[in-house]
Amino acid sequence: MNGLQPLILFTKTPVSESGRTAYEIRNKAAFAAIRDDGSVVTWGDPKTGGDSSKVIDQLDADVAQIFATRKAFAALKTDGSVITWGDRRQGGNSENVKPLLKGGVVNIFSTGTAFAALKDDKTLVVWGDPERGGTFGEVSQENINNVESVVSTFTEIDNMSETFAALRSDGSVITWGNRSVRDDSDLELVERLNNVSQIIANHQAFAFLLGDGRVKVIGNKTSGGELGRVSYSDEVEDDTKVTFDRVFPNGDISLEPGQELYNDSKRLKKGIEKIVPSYKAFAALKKNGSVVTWGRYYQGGDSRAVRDQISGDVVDLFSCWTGFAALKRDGSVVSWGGWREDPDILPAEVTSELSSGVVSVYSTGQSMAALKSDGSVVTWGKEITGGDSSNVSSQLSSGVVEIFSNNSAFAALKDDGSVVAWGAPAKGGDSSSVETSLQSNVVHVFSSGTSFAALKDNGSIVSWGENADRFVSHDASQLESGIVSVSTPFFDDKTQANLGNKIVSLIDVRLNQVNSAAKNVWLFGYGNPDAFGDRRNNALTGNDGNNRLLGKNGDDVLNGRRGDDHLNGGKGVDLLTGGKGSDVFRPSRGLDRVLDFQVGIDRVHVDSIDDTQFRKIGDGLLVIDGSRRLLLEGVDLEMSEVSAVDLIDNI
Ligand SMILES: [Ca+2]
Ligand SMILES: [Ca+2]
Ligand SMILES: [Ca+2]
Repeated sequence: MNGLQPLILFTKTPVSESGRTAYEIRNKAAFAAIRDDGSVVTWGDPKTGGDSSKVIDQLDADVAQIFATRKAFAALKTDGSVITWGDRRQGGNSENVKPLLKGGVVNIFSTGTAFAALKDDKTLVVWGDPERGGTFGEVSQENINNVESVVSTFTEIDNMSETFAALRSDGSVITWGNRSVRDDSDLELVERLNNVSQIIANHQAFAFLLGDGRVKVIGNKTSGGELGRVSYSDEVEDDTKVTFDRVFPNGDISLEPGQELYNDSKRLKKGIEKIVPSYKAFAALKKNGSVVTWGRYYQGGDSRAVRDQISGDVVDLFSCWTGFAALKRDGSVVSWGGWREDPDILPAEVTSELSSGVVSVYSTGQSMAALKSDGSVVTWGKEITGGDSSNVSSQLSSGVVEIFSNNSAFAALKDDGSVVAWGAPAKGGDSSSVETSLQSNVVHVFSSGTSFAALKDNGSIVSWGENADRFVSHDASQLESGIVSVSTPFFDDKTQANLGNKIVSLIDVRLNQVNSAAKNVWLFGYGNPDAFGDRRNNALTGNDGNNRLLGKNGDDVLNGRRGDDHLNGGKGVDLLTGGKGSDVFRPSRGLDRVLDFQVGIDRVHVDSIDDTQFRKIGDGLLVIDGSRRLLLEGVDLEMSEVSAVDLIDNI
């Protein structure tokens, strides 16, 4: 999609399950956006991070990326330091580890209530709820080394079982956090693990995919923590078990209370390629294209009703809290799962619409939406949270290019830059309050658990849903321009990245304040960021917006590209190219040359018109402003014309 192209720093992080990736949780009800000057704007529920007033001075520049727990945010700055705000117990307060967060942080992971920051020496710093991952508990800090990534269990609903699992570079694993997810036998298994290639978590269990295609699990035994076991029980708070009668659609099995009879562990012995979680179950895609499920029966753990349909030719798996969807080679989709009261997620009447042409599947907590190759959308699952799209069906019959979701609503981005929303009305399903703003020019849609924020190609944000118009520390007008990114788990949404000898950036760059040896800068994005060089010979390249480029010492090469740019070579012999737009050039020490000066459109900024002299040199015009000079190449004016030409800009 052409609209997304300038956001080149964003690489997708796969959705693990609605509301999170494997590595990070989405904020429940607030947004944090980064502006083109590297500052942060927050809004939404003030209790979950919408109010950043306590740290606002530390968020005024150089923010590279923002991470979330359910109720707090952590901003990673370009110098590797971290600033936190939001619910003090759930990650908003990092006072205990403040010295460790002053620099060297390269990535941040989260559970619902705690953060884990990965440092450049592959150690971790954790903070947040001390019982749920905010401290290492019984694990010794010395063992927290060689960490590659961190995955967490998470419960959006009961908020009880946050546990972290860190994958080390040698394929071993360390876990810490809520003990209820890890009994003693779990801890023994974890100690023996090696050759782990991927960690997958549902709300109460971990699955470890090994390099040889086997899988190991730990955690709540009725939630996927016992390999292959399909559980027909719910463990309730006093540890008694309640088992539910279940009559299967094909009528061949009826379970009485107390019975637990299904176990598919044999099929999980080898050949596992991918595992996805639902709320309390897992589904594994095997190399032979078949699917094996285990865990809580009603959340997709029991797939026997569709077993014949997922015994081969499955190419991808998707999930929501309540179930799974398998995409098959022929473009058809098979979906199963549900809630206890309503165990069939996929109504029969939808099945025929999913028989071909499906490209991808998206989900809210309890509903799914399939995007088809003809740009149409098919929805199923709990009606009120997006399963029912009949209100907008005419708008979803063609032209949809991508689907975004929060816990209870969907937002579809169409090829004309418009957005169509449906699902729980108060939580983003009703976008009528901002309807006119969503008719064009949207390039991306971000979400909190209960609202949406659409980024438009002029750098503005349109926000709707619960708390979407609450501003405590900032002002709504700050979302009218200059936004380059909104915090999201679903993209590696860094505003700056080092690519060899250059820094690519969506925000202002001050080379001497960036932790990198790179000496060149490329600006991207929809904002108007500035770039400042250093003592070296720098190449500074603007984006399509209005950029200020300052080379400082050294012989620099400045290129404004589109937009109305301001170029100043600084000391040294510099080469300046304004690009399209009405650009302003500043004379400086050393003979700088402007390669594309357009008389009547571009201008020269001088300190004093009275002191400025012009001299014709070759096919160019030399502007002398005291000790500063600038040669406008190709400007062939008679001296008598110079004063009459609108060259100078200093008023
Ligand atoms: Ca320089
Ligand atoms: Ca520009
Ligand atoms: Ca110069």
